[in-house]
Amino acid sequence: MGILNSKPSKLRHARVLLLGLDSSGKSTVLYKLKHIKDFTTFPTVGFNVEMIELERNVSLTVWDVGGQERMRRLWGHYCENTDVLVYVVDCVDHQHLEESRREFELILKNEHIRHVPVVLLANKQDLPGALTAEDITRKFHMKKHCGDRNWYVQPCCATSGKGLAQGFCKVTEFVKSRKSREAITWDFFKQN
Ligand code: G3D
Ligand code: MG
Repeated sequence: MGILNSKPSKLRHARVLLLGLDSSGKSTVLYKLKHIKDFTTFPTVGFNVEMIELERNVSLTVWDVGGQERMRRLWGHYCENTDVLVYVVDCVDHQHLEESRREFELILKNEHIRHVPVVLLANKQDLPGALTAEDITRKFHMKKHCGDRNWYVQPCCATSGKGLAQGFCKVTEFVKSRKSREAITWDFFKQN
């Protein structure tokens, strides 16, 4: 029989900022991830925050900040110490798509999240007329605006939960690579 001598790997904590226009599905995403079954979402006044652990040793504190116009002016205040930005898009709300794209571009310019990885959730894929993840990638100019960071676009349906596991797997993957890079840099400074 072999002997396994593995050190318990370090717990990584990460702060995830969940943004998007109001009604895009942010709170539904959050409660679905938390496996809270009987939830009814109300327009989020202020923010909701939940701790979730989808993978052993990686715990995510997810901040779901209200997306109404007056709340969007405050998004910038939640950016500090963010490890991953998750941006939710309502793929059937064609009327507000341009507004969503504008807000997305604006938040990407925030100095605290300049190189922070982005996962874009192309939500409401269950509804007829939903734009695909490819359409959203193109319309949000992901290659141009996120060329300097890790990014990923995940189609999903927050009400059924379809696609959320994959989207948040990507979040954890980005967290791990970011945290290992930080650890290497930290070790380098300690040694020099
Ligand atoms: P927000 O937190 O971004 O403001 P919510 O958005 O999570 O409150 O969701 C707004 C509405 O969209 C809710 O419906 C919610 O059930 C619905 N919704 C969220 N995700 C999906 C999805 O993937 N598919 C469909 N069909 N609906 C979704 P109500 O009716 O409660 O306003
Ligand atoms: Mg909400």
